[in-house]
Amino acid sequence: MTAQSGCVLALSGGVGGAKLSLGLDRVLPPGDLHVLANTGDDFEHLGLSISPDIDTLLYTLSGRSNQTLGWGLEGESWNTMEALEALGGDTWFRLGDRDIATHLWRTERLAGGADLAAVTQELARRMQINSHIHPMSNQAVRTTVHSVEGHLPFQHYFVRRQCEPAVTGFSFEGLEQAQANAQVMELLATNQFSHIIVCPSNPFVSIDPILQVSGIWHALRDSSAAVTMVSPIVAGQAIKGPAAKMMTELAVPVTALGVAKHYVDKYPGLVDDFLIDQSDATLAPEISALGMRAHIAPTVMKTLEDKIQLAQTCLALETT
Ligand code: FO1
Repeated sequence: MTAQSGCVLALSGGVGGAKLSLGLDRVLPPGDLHVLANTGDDFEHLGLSISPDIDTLLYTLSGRSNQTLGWGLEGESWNTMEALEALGGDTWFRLGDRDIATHLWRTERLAGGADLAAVTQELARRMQINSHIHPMSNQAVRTTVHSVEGHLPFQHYFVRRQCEPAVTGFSFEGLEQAQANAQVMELLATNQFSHIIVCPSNPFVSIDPILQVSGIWHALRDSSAAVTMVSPIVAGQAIKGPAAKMMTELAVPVTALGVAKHYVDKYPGLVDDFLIDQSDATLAPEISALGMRAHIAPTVMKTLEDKIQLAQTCLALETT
């Protein structure tokens, strides 16, 4: 079967995924990009419904992300956190004054009965984003990090403990009740995507939660579009975040090959094309031997031009 349209689906976690999504957003015709976002990092905090990866996508695609922090809004102020601290409140998870407006808005709309997909769509529209951002599920799926210190809710591990405890595994609470995003499943079932791109996001806590939602990875595998994955590990290091530290602790080789093996073992037949950085070129034969096409290109995204270039590389792959 051939795809009927030129729509593109990207799977994304936080910063790395948002960077490639921005490149795709800028090169594709308006409205052709659909991003399926991880919501395993979501949590309820200070009475607010927080969706960090969705918000990183919203702020990045609307050109307002905080480049220094890597999360939140640019030009942010912190008066609320300072006032909360003075009251002795919980400030380990820092919410900027303007960022709080997003959480207030989301929390109120969810409390009023709207689902997360609709709320996210409205937020994107109000932020003048042409691309479509979809939560992986409307139901709560919460990543739990298994560590040498016991089980930790994701943000407690990531922010409160600064990824310090060595990890032993992960679980995703709520998967049994979670239904895959209906709009993306419908687009997949009707072969509306010409390309499916797994962004260079953390395999364990950004992409696995998405692929574990019932039906998603089989629908991706069975779609007519090739699935291209961009390695989040370059020259033995994660560009950002704890992926490399996690791999070491899980005794997985910290290489693009280690990432490729993770996906082949867990999701056989899912990945058609695996894109590695030019600095990892020597790994290409072993990656090909796993049954995927290995491609070599510059994958480190520092500037907008890098993001656009990587987007173009991904989009060109399946036609070559
Ligand atoms: N990351 C931090 O390291 N410290 C924070 O205080 C923090 C606050 C925060 C608030 C809103 C938001 O959307 C994201 C926030 N993040 C913070 C980032 C977030 O914890 C992670 O980037 C993602 O969950 C991982 O993708």
